Amino acid sequence: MSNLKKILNEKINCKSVWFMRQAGRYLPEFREIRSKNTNFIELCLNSELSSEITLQPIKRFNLDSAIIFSDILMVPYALGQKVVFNKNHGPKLSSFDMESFMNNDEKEFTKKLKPIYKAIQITKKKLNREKSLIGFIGAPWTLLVYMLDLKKSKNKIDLATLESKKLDLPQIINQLIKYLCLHIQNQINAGADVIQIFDSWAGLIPDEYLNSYCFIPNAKITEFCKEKEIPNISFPRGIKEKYKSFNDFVKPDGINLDPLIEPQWAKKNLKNVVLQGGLDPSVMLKSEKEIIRGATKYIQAFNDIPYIFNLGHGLLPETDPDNVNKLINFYRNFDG
Ligand code: 1CP
Repeated sequence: MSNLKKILNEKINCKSVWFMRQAGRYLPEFREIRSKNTNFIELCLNSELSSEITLQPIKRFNLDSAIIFSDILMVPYALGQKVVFNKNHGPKLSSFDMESFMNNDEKEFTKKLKPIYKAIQITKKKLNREKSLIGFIGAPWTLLVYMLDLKKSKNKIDLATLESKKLDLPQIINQLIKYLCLHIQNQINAGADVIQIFDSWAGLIPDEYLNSYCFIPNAKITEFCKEKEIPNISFPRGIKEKYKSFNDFVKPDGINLDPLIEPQWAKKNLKNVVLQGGLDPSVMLKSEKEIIRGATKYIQAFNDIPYIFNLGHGLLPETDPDNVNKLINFYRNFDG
C-alpha cells in the first residue's frame, strides 16, 4: 500500500509528498506538449497524453503520488456547457441553461468522460505500486462559480447577479452532487486510490450560505467516498477559522490547509483528520533559504502527527522546477 493511503487509512506517521498542480505549466516538458495541443479540453480527453503528463512530475521528482491530469471543469463540460481556456483570462463557460442541465443523462455523461477513465487505467498500469493515483473533483460551489460566472473580481462574488437569476440553487447543487459522485465512482472503477475534493472558492461564500453551499454538499460527497471506502481529502480553501466547523461536520479522512491557516492552530483545532499541505506556493518563487524556512515551520509543527507534505494551493506557473526538487530533498532528509 502507498504511504499516502497508509497515512489516510491507518493514521500512520510516515513521509509522503505530492503537490497540487504538480503536472502543469511550470514544467518545460508539459509546456512542450501543451504548445502542440492548443485546445485544453481536447488535451484532457487525450488519454495517452493525459497519462504522460500525469507521470512527468513522478519521473522528474519521484513524488509519492500522481494526480490525474484533467480539470474540475470537465464535469460542467460533460453536463453540456462549452468550456474554453483563454490564456491569462481563466476559463470561460457558455451560459448556463437550467432545462438542459436537468435533462442530462448518466450514461451520456460517463461516455463523454471515458477518455479520463482510460487515462487513469493507463497511468495505474505504469505507476509503481508503492505510489498512489489521486482522482479528484471540484466541489459544487467551486463549479458554480465558473458555471454561473459568479466571480467578478479576484476575491469577490457577484451575489446580486446570482440572486437576480432566480435559480433553484438547491436543485442545481443536488444535481451536481449526483454527477460528481458518478464521476468519483468512475474514477475509482478505473483505478484511482484516493479522491481529493477541491472547494477552491469556498472562501467567497457569504456566511449565511456556508452551510448549504459548502458544508452540506462536501459532507454528502465525503459520505459517498466513505461508503465506497475510498480515502478522501477535502480542501475548503479560504474559510479561515471555519476550517474547524467544516472538519467537525464533514469529517473527511484528510484536509488540505491553505496558507491562512496557522500550523499550530490546525494542530489544536482540527481533530480526527490527517492534515495536508499549507505552505504558501508563492514561497517557491523565493530563495532556497526562504523556501526551507517556510517548509520547516510545517514539517516541525506536524512532526509528531500523521501529515502529508504539500502546498497551500497549486504550484504557480513561474515556479522553478529546481526549487521543487530542493524542497522535496529537504523534506525527505528532515529528521528533527
Ligand atoms: O496550460 C494551460 O493553460 C492550462 C493550465 C491548467 C492546468 C495544468 C488548467 C486550467 N488546469 C490544469 C490542470 C488541473 N486543474 C489539475 C491536474 C493537474 C495537477 O494538479 O497536477 C487539477 C487537479 C486542476 C484543478 C482545478 N482546475 C482547480 C482546483 C484546484 C485549484 O487550483 O484551485 C480549479 C479551480 C481549476 C480551474 C482552472 N483550470 C485551469 C485554470 C487556469 C483554472 C482557473 C483557476 C486557476 O487559475 O488556478
